[in-house]
Amino acid sequence: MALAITPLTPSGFGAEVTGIDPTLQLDEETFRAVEQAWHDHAVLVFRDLAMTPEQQIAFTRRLGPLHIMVPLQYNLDGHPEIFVVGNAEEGGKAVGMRRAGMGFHSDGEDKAIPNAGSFLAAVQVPPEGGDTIFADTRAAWHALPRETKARLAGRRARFSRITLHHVHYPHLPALTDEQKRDRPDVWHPIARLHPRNSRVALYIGRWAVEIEGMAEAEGTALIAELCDVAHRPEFLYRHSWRPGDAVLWDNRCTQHCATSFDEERYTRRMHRTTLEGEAPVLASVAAAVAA
Ligand SMILES: O=C(O)CCC(=O)C(=O)O
Ligand SMILES: [Fe+2]
Repeated sequence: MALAITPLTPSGFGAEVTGIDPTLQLDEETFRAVEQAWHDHAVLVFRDLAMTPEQQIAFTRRLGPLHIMVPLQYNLDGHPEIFVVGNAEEGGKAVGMRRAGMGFHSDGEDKAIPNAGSFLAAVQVPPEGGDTIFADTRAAWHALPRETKARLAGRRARFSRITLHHVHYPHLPALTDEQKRDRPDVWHPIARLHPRNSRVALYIGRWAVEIEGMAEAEGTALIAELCDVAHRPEFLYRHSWRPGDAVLWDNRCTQHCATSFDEERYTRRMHRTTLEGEAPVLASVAAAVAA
């Protein structure tokens, strides 16, 4: 079967990859074609994979250096490169992080060096619920009125885990003083330039609390407005998982959001490998307004 890349939305945001080795041990030419498709479509869906953890790690590592999630609490035993998400338990103990990512965000947006990409593989999924929604933040930036682009160009937003941890993770223990020291607030450009293709994306998310140079209330209102634009239906792809699916996304130009499922009845277990990133680059005012 030949490799094929089929767009998942009319705009070309998201694409499905077919005709590929289900263990993702790809020859160089096929790998390069997949990598290019990832840069073009920002989200790539693979179905019917049969990867071992080692194969998932090896494939992701070809895209760039891997990021190990800390603390190591939810990383797979023997494979710290794999972060486990979901409500699966082993011997009465949670193996994954429950209710991770419910609320639109990009991975690592609350860190000085956010993650470039993430590759999430479905091991066990509920028969209903537990979809993941992806948002196209290049299209969102493009859709902003020119005056809004001009108002935001050159500015940064403050992302704060300290302010919002208890809001997004009410079921988890509060941050300790040490964790707060480890995760200080960070400022990132709102018009973010992609290092690979110089395209501009709206960089905002659920940890954003303030916009540089704006009064608090004005900033939070604008953040909410920007999020509304990013989450317009025409900018979304919603993925309903089957076991054997995996989705690769680019955190520099997308957001994603986990959705709920009946956690009393069903088990959902996902394995994520995560790419190390770079400090976000601010688009010039001219590039941001023109994008
Ligand atoms: O479980 C999901 O659907 C996504 C969770 C999430 O945000 C992530 O793995 O980065
Ligand atoms: Fe996430």
